[in-house]
Amino acid sequence: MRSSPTILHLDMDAFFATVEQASKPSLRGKAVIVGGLGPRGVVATASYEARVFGVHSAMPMAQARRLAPNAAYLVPRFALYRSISEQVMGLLRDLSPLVEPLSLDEAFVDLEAGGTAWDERSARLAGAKLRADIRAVTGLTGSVGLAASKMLAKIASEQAKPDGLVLIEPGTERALLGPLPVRTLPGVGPATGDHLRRAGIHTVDELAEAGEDELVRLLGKAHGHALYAMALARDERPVVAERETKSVSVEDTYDVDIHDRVRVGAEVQRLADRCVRRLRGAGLSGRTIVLKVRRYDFSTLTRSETLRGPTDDPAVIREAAARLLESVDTTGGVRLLGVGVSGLADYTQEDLFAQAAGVREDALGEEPEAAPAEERQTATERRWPAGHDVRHAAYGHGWVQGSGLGRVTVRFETPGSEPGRVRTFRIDDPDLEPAEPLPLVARRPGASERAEAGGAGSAGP
Ligand code: TTP
Ligand code: MG
Ligand code: MG
Repeated sequence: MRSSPTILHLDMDAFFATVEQASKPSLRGKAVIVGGLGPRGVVATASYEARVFGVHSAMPMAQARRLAPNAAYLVPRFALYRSISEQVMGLLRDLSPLVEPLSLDEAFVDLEAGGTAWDERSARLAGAKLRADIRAVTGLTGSVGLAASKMLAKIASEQAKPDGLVLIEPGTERALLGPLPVRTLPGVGPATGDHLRRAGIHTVDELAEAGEDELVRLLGKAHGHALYAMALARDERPVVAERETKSVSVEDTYDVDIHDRVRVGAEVQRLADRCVRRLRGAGLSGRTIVLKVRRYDFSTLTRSETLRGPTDDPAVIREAAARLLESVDTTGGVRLLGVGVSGLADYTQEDLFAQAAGVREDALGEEPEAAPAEERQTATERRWPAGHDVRHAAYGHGWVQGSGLGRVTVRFETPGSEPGRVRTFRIDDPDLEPAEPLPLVARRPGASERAEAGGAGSAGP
């Protein structure tokens, strides 16, 4: 392990919710909940003001409404979040060529490789400057962790939240890790966490005390060995800009074509388990599950499904593979089967979207059209999803605060304005039309024309 805390981990604070607050002045300092608003909807994230009421990611929206009835409830705007993510990643790439994004709002940066920092002092300065730059460019706050390894940098940024910076001094790692729950360590997802708990292992200290042999016995060779090293704060994983491993997959060719549908299903389950073992062995998890089928006539097809977050849970991967198999015609016989996982990450996020079988992107309701019929909305009403931007011929730019009963309520404000006023219109008012999001931070004079024209898609660095 390196001797200086020059690995940086950045994670944006309540990312989707903070973007919405930056874009809507009246919501700053308020409880904001972003997610699917339909009956099966789930919370994507909650602002820190809303977390006080116990609302958190992956909670059913109905429960959130009970806990925080007065919060603002908004539908996610992925294109906007993606464009802001690109701005943030651009700032990270100014620090080093070695930037490893983990999700839209999160990345590792090797500051030493970029010549940006070489000791504690320079690392702390780089981290503080990054936070200031992110605020200046995007108007948002992000938390920074600095340490001598990826594992500890990520733990540090978690401790820094919200809107902070924590640096873990080399030499203090083990004392800091010891009392933390095992789930803190990378590669310990819900399944592994349960398994360890049943063996009486709750904290990192208890993991270290259990010893390597016991962990190998409990979790298998690769996983047990890797986890023991992590428990001793030994983490040599480098920050990698481009992941060399793009996917992990296993496949089998059969001497005799398989005709029996039940047998095909059983083979797919077996391959899914084998794929998970390989995934865990490499300390990885992934978001996209791929099924490959070669039929008797050598026609080969692949089917894939992308989950909300990375997983290494055998039950989740088995279920996804089984679902994919349902859409494949295997009459005539199967010559080869394969199961793979791509979209890899180092960490298993406890992502309940991924855990809950069948509840995928659609639960977030990105497309208002996806709203189930039970909502009893007319086609016209669905043009006004809560939180989306609109423009009125007379009143200018605003956002939809709510709609129903043939009316839509709009708050007229922009990222740079004072909190604005609310007006109500008929949903078919010809003066009202959907609009692109405005940039969150006003551009410097001279760039203003671009800023005026710039929507989510064109908001460049
Ligand atoms: P996170 O970084 O996990 O959470 P966060 O940024 O909202 O809050 P924190 O300050 O604790 O980092 O996730 C980033 C975004 O990803 C989040 O704003 C919304 C989305 N997301 C989901 O859609 N579903 C989930 O289950 C999680 C965890 C996140
Ligand atoms: Mg975050
Ligand atoms: Mg994150």
